[in-house]
Amino acid sequence: METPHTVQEVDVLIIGAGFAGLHMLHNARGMGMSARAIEAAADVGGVWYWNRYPGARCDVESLQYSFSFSSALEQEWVWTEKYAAQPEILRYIEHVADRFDLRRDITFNTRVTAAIFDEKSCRWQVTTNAREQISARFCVMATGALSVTRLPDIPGIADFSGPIYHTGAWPHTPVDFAGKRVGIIGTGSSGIQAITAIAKQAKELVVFQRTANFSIPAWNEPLQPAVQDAWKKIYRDYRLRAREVGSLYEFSDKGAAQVSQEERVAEYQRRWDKGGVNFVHAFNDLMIDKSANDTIADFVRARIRGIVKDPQVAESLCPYDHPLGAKRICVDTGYYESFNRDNVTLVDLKSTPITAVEANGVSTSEASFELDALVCATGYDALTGALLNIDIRGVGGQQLQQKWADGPRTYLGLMTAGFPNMFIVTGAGSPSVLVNMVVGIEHHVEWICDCLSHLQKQQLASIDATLEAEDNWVGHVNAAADRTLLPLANSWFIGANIPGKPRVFMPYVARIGVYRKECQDIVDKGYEGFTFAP
Ligand code: FAD
Ligand code: N01
Repeated sequence: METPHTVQEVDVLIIGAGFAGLHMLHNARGMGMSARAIEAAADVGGVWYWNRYPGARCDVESLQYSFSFSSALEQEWVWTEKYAAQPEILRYIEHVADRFDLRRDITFNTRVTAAIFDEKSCRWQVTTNAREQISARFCVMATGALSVTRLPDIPGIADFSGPIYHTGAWPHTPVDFAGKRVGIIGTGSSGIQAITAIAKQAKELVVFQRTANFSIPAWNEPLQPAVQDAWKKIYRDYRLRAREVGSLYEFSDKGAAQVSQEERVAEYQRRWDKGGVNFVHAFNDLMIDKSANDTIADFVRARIRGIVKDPQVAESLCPYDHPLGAKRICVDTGYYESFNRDNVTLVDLKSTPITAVEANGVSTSEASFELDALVCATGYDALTGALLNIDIRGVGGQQLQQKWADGPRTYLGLMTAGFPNMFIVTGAGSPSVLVNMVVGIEHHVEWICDCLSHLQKQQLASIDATLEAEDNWVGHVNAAADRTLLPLANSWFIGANIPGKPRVFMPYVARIGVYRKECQDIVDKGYEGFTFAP
């Protein structure tokens, strides 16, 4: 092994410079600790740096999908759309980096390859692909739940002669689809956004759909200054509420069967007309009772049939294989309408699978499609991928890859036993991807910083989770998922999108407020389930 060029010592080493890494860096500095972040990308932004595909935007309203830690920041930033598009979100994150002067402690274009815990010094020895070594007391993994892209392993794909794009690694120079025949594989949130946008640019768009998905209209629109001003007047109140519920939806206290069929449909229609994820909160049992879920799924299937003119195409677009919301719900701006365009063709891979990718296109069991470019909206090795890409070794040289061979194991999603002083932001075992992620990130960063401050005050060298507490937490997370319909879908929540990945429901199905209280109770009981070294 070559010796590293340089060795630097810091209190806190942060991996990643998306929302999570930037917030952690800002707070660690605020505590007077020396901190540094390492980021594989050339600049800040995380997901919003990488996902430059046409149509990329958030599906939590911009006013809520933003940091709450600085009142000045939230007052000065002006959002232009109800759901901001990627360039605007990236500008916001860049503004955060500038405003708090964060870039000076971030090393870009550099990937962390290994993090080894040295028991003698009680420090993490972190190595990068630039052969730099950093010795850190604390390691914060802000590596992202959706940062490791996955290309489909379709035979022959490497032979395709045109460009192949992944939505999560989109080029920085404009991609011009005008006059081009484009194929797109994948109809998750990314595919649904990209299809809607590319359909308006390309000469032909062929959509290769393996599994139909539920999508709700966003009814995105310019954010009126009056709406924004009113919101900003009572931002604190909204933010406090968001700390309990994640996003400020209209939560119902009624079950779907408690109202008549007419009232139920009227409620679904009212929420459909308002748009967004609020739709899935129409009744309080939609995610726990299959017959309740069937009523909302039927409603959406009826809407699809109403929008899409060709009945056969409409039927192919109707999802039947999973309860609505068991895969992450998609939010769109004219997705189903795209299939009424003459230049868009839907290929249902369930009935006509891809048989080959050749230099000039894609063949299915029924037809051949000549294509100039291929877009893969095929998703991510979610939640665990970025961590397991790093050679992480804890006490006794235990490898994280080994420890998590049958699925991730964490305590509160924040730490994993045997890896002292290593914290994970929005990891498996926390509500993570199931809530407004900026709210989740802020909670984690605050919890970690409170913990660091506790260690400082008590003059403790390290914190670690106990195996017993971790086992109980994993059981608690599994039980929470099993009370819902979520494990019924072959989703990336459960690792189903990666062949060979252990089938374990990874995020913790709980309201952020419930989880927040659980985390706080543990702190109040003297960090129950954690051990400390003096
Ligand atoms: P990321 O933004 O993923 O940042 C992690 C960073 O770590 C990346 O830049 C990566 O390059 C870096 N990194 C990883 N491994 C290494 C390594 N070994 N060495 C160096 N650097 C490394 N969530 C919502 O709540 N609402 C939304 O509307 C929403 N929209 C989304 C839209 C898209 C297209 C996608 C993909 C996700 C969306 N999400 C949304 C989820 C999103 O993941 C979070 O909202 C949030 O941006 C995550 O921030 P993060 O900092 O935790 O991770
Ligand atoms: O990825 P996905 P994504 N052959 O895994 C298909 C967030 N996000 O990037 O379902 C054919 O959901 C796969 O098919 P199937 C959000 O959290 C948010 O779209 O496995 N098809 C599926 O259709 C989201 O959930 C926004 O049968 C193949 C698709 O590819 C998460 O990121 C926008 C295939 C992958 O869907 C991930 O979304 C974008 C193959 N070999 C992303 N392999 C917002 O709007 C895969 N597929 C906020």
